[in-house]
Amino acid sequence: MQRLAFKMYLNEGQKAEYKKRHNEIWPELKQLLKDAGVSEYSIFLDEETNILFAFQKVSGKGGSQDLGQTEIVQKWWAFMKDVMKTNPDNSPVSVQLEEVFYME
Ligand code: RM4
Repeated sequence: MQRLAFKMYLNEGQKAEYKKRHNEIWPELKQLLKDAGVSEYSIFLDEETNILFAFQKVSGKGGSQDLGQTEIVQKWWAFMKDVMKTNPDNSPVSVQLEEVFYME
């Protein structure tokens, strides 16, 4: 099991909408993530910078951001693009972070 972390960028003033949409995450997306080996997936917001900090454990080859070839993730990213910074393909701009400390 590998630990992954990355940051994404929320658009100004979109915290409530972002939380609402994630509270109502599509069951099929949730199942896809689980089937892909993603677990303990949490996203935190730094309200000072609007940076979203995502953490997840992965048992497979990649994490949530490597599922862009699936139709469900493509639909989700298109759904979310109005509230966050995205690439031309609608994927959220994501920057992998280096783990600098871990305690069991
Ligand atoms: C995030 C972003 C990620 C996705 C999660 C569920 O806003 O779209 O790529 O894995 O939602």
